[in-house]
Amino acid sequence: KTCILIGAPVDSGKRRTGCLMGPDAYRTAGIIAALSGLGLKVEDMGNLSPASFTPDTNDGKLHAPNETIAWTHRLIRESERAIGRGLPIFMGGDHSLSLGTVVGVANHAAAQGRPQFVLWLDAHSDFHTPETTASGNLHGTPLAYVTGRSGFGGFPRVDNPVPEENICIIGLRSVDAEERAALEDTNIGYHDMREIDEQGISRPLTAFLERVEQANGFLHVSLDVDFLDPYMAPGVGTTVPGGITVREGHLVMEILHDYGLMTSLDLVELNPFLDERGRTAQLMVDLAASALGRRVFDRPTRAHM
Ligand code: DIR
Ligand code: MN
Ligand code: MN
Ligand code: MN
Repeated sequence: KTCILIGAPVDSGKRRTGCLMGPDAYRTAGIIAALSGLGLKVEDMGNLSPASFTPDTNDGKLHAPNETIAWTHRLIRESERAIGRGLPIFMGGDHSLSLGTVVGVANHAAAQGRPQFVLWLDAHSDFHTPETTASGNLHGTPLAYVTGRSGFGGFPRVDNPVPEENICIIGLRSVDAEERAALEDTNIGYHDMREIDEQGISRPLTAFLERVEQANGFLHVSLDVDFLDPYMAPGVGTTVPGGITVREGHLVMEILHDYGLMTSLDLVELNPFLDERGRTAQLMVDLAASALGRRVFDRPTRAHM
């Protein structure tokens, strides 16, 4: 299968800028060589731009809704296309890009008569709607959007909402009061850091992957940099201490590869402006390589950066 790299320099989903540099940081960190070194075909589609939009004013509660809506239109189209030809890897860009990527792949799954599943690897649940968000930052809303919650007036219609029970969130340690109340009312599976500390990360993951396999589902994986502990992954605007270790992160990816079910991947929230000498970009590239078959004992030796 061909890996289709799609640069999505979305930077409108929150106020702190810098995620627009993400796609080029992944290229600089060697994502193409890492994946082709695994024997995979790799196509780099370059960087996308949003559909045209009316410049945002700063008067509303929401930050940059027009720009994010324009990106959503573009990304729905591009992900519908790409998933028909290979395994799209969306190089973000902030997490608002998933409003588009998930809806696009879910449309494709529906057209094939197969269910869409989503694995959300994040410190946050991203289950706000434009009505409940306290920050006004749309990167906190993609899971609410793709499950078809109301409150997204002006956004593209979600034709094939992802069923709540097909979603699994792992890594939670920062959930706002309103999204928590909403989340607890759903059938979304969510696993916080305490559960991972006590039970290990493989348990909720394999239970979920077994369900994807039984259902012959498509599996979209959305990897937010802040899933990882900031000690090893400082290049993100919303660090939360007490996160996933390097090995836990790789284990998730290695298990994903063992099951062979992943059909699309987002790499989101990398902010190279906040990174230390590219180490977060490098770690994200290494995690992507693990998800696509690099084994724990054949990680490359690297000269000191
Ligand atoms: C916060 C941050 N819950 C918000 N969300 C982030 O703005 O709604 N998600 N960083 O990954
Ligand atoms: Mn997120
Ligand atoms: Mn997050
Ligand atoms: Mn099985």
